[in-house]
Amino acid sequence: MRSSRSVALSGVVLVTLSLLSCSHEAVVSDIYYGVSNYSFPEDFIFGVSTAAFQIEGAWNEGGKGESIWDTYVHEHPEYTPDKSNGDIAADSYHKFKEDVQLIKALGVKYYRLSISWPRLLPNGTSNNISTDGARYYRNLFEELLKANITPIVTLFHWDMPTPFMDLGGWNNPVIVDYFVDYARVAFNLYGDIIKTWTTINEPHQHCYQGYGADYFAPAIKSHGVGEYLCAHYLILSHAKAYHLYEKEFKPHQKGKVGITLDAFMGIPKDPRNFQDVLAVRSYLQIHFDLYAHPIFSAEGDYPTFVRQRINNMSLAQGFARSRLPYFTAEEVKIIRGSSDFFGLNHYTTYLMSPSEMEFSWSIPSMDHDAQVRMEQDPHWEKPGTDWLSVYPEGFRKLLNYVSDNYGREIPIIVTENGVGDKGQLKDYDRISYFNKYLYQLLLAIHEDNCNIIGYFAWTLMDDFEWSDGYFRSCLSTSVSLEQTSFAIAREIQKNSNSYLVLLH
Ligand code: BGP
Repeated sequence: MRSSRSVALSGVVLVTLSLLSCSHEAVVSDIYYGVSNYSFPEDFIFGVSTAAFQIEGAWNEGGKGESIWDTYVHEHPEYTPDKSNGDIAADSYHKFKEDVQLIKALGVKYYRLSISWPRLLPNGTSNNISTDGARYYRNLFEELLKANITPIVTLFHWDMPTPFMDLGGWNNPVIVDYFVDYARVAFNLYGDIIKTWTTINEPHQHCYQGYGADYFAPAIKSHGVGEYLCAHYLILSHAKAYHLYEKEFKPHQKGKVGITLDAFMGIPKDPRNFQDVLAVRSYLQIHFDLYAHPIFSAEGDYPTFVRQRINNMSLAQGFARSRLPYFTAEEVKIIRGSSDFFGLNHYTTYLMSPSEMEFSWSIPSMDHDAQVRMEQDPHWEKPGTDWLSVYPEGFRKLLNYVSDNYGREIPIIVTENGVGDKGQLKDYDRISYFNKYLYQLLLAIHEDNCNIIGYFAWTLMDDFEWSDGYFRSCLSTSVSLEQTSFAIAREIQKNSNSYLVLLH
């Protein structure tokens, strides 16, 4: 899945968001989808998201160390279709004040961004803190606060310091302590002004694409083994960082710490076919609950279904033990309940049915363990990337899935939602996407009683979209492709201002 990735949000959609956030009385005005009478709660959090590697650039400035993404795309320029890298990206390292002005102009009051671990700790370890790196984030956070924008900070959005990768990255248990050391540095440096932290962004995408497959750095391609080890130590790292904060920082800093998980929603290909219903369950349990259950369920640990399925598969495949590692009883305890909110990223939905084997799977692999065939209805709109079809009802179903399985007490913050494009500057499809998805979110709040407290659009600006690079198929020819991201991102921002008019 996600064979091609490119999601960006230009100004026009943020106009939609800002209209919504400016007035809590505002209703979702959906020019394509009808109008809702529901409004957002008064204190609802509206924001925009980015990630350090995707926008900062300045890959070797200010003493920054290399991240796995620097190393990988430098060594394999053919990895992205436009042979690009994150060296300059949107140049936010130098232009962060402009970014703050952009956010301010949009009228949203929250900004979700991440710290680059190797910018702060060039070798990854806490014995060497970069003064320039530390100053950069301090200046950025202060600039945001001056503009009355609250930063929500992610510690790990996929850019692991390369020296740790040389030790096996998340597959090596020693990473847990090093991650906690990094978290301590960040809490110490910024905890006076940062009150909401997320430890890790989308562990599932990171482990599945980067450790199981080779679609993302570090491109290990250890199907069926690597992604479970990665998941295991990521979950543990998250929980230990959470408890560090609880114990040493929360009493005086009084902030919150959570994690962001991602999910595609599934619906049965044929709703009358019970096997298809079971396929959806299998998919969600293996790809989503694997992460959510240990942290958010009352009993903790991996879901029983997942444990049994992977144990049985491993046994049948002749492995000496389960490919899914075990948490100790003590670990189960510290992981359970280790999140003050449920960060959720969602983009699209798939039709699901059972399958024993598909052409693109390996044995073993997470896909083979789940045994689910995924496809999208050709009638669903597909405005940009080929993996992302518009099925807004899936968003409401997912919000209900989280609420039904993990309770309505835990507040949900949608930390990413959005749609890519083909480079077109007219953002009708994107406006439509946002309106439809926000409408479903309103239904989930008002009709289903889901406890959703915030929504962040992906993304503030065009950025380095991982293995898609800066690929845009029909960019304005006035922008030289040579200049890739930076020029494009800011050019598009300018162009999309014209749609402001259109929305009024
Ligand atoms: C999420 C990541 C983001 C961003 C987004 C858009 O999975 O957390 O960093 O990349 O997806 O993805 P894509 O470019 O594949 O559309």
